[in-house]
Amino acid sequence: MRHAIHLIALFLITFSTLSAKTVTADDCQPWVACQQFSYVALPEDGCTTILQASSLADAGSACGIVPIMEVLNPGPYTIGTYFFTVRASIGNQSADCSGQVIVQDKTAPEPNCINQTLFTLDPQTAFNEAILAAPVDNCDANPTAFAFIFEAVDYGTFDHDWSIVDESENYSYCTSRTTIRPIEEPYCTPAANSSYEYINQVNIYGMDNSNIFNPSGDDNGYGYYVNEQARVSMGEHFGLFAAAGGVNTISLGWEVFIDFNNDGDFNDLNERVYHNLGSDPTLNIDIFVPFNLGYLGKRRMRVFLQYAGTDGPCQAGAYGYGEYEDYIIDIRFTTWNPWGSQPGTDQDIVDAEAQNINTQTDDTPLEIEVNSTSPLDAPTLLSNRTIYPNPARANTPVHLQLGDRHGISQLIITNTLGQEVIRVSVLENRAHIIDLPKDLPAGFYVVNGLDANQQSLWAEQLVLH
Ligand SMILES: [Ca+2]
Ligand SMILES: [Ca+2]
Ligand SMILES: [Ca+2]
Ligand SMILES: [Ca+2]
Repeated sequence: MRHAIHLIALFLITFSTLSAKTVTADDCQPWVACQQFSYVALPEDGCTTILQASSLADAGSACGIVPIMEVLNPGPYTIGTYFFTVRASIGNQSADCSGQVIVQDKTAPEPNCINQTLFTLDPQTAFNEAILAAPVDNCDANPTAFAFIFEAVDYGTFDHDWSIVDESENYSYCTSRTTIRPIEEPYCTPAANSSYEYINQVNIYGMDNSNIFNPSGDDNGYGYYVNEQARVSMGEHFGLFAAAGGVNTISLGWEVFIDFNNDGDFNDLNERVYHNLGSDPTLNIDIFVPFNLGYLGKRRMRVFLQYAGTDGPCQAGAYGYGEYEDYIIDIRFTTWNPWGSQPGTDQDIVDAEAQNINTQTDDTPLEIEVNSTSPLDAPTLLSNRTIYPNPARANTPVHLQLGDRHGISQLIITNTLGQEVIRVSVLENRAHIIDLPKDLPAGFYVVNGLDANQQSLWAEQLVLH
């Protein structure tokens, strides 16, 4: 019995030894299968790669042991197509396979757009300088950069959208903001710190859809948007909306200035058109443009958001935090019309006729009379002048009756866009007949009397239907 136990024990030992031998690496034949074509992307920070077997082939063995895989010709490789061989090994048993690998650059360039301010007397030159972006790519030493949206070249702040592409046609995009300012700027250059609050958006609602919608974001204290222009009407209101960005909504002051008299400052009568210190992160107001012929033309407007103050157009106050933005409003003659709708459209005429307004429809020449006994100052002339008939029919001669020139040397008629449609000289104190262009569309026009220096002495609206 004891002997039998010894035999069993010996058998078990022998069996276990034999069993261990059947699963040694040397007895387990691996297999390996290469992918016919493989794609490998270069790293983002380099232009060469070492081929990794795990991405090129699969391998295994019948006995379950995972083979060790290696690429016999691992590189380094750059962009291109290569043959490779993968070897799978278990102990001294091995198997090989081969395939093709295509190494690709899949990394787009880093755009590296530039935000800058240039001071120059030549906006065109400044623009050419401003387009310099310095993209960096993992492979392409000189990736191609081009702006695919160009804006008008002028003084102001312009965003340029850029597309940058490397040799493998990987694209990236960015926006550079360039402010081009003249060397000699007539207005004080304000200073403010936009770290905590800034003007994030300004909308100005001009006439004839000449609106400004400017999501300016953080301009580092001063946004120079004099290239953004809206036409507004003398003697009327226009809408202004602005919104703050940043973290502070505790104490916010808003101010708006317009240099109505165009003398390079915002300090004259009525030139601070709005101010309020509160906590409202938005501004939504109507601004009145006084009826003053001296205000006609393009005028600088400055919007100012300040922390805990309303300290004027040039320098943020005690705390120095906030942002300024400058715009242009182009002040035109009033577009007031008797029907209360927006001017200048055919629909206005249709509406007027639908309301059975008593408009003259015969071909009687239009007469504009200036009272020869009135003083020469413009307001009096405006109040005494009569235009008849008005509205008048288009394609009829216009008679301008001037009993006295009152210093007027030219008459011009402009459309609501301010575009001149006709100009005549006034040389004598007699009736002047103007043949309006035959194709002059129905709508609203302004008759304007100019003196020898092209200053407006009076103006009146003319309606053609
Ligand atoms: Ca690349
Ligand atoms: Ca801004
Ligand atoms: Ca002024
Ligand atoms: Ca002044």
